[in-house]
Amino acid sequence: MTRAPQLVGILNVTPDSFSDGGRYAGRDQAVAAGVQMRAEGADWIDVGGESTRPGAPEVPVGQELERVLPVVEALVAAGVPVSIDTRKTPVAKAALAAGAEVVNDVNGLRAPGMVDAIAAAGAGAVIMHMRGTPEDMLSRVTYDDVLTDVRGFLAERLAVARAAGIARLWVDPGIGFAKTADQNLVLLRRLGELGDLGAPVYVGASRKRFIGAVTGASDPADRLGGSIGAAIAAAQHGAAVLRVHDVAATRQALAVMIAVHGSA
Ligand code: HH2
Repeated sequence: MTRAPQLVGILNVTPDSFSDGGRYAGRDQAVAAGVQMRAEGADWIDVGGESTRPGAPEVPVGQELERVLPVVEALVAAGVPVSIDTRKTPVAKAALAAGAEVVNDVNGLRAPGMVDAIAAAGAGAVIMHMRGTPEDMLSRVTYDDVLTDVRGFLAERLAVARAAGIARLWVDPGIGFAKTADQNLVLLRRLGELGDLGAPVYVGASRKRFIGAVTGASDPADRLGGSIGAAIAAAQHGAAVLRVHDVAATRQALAVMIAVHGSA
């Protein structure tokens, strides 16, 4: 029996994110987009102030804070559950103090002080697998076995987070982060093998490059159909949470998938 995954709506307050970069010129537009995704069925809104697309440069802490904090504060005030997408401890701390409930860290909680900051706030965390940094990760795609490598990393980081006392944890194979298109497909196909880590699996495949490689859709904005396909595949392989740009369409596709699975 397949369960409907929870949905996280992507809200990038950046000029350069690969799909929605530059879309929200001001705080009010970003907040309205978050409220809209929540109304469409998102369980959380994931607010990010630094693009992590391949080749993206690091953003200074002050600038990332200026981008995300007003949006986090306004969404929290509007009653919207928020996660903060950051690999920087000061940004995580400030967002948690402003009411964010979860830290979504593409760097697997490896920054100094990150694990303790999340534990002290009583917050949850998403642990994602990545190699290197967004700037150099495309050159770090040689694995003995990609699933085994990713699972080993997640197990190690999960143990550290649990030992520090973080109670709510998710693991994420990091689709597109130091992976080739084929490796992303392998990770989705073998997602079920992450189940024995004992933490729910979180997947971010929405509009990513491998969908372009499979379908020929070179513009991320043209990858809705492929993103829905990836969401359904991930759900059928046990994903508990999906991070998506297109909340309403994904919700609709999942409802049909669940209706079919439940009607046998
Ligand atoms: N992907 C992106 C960013 N954050 N977090 C998790 N847990 N999993 C992911 O797969 C993931 C993530 C990259 O996508 P996006 O935020 O849409 O673009 P950009 O990094 O260019 O801002």
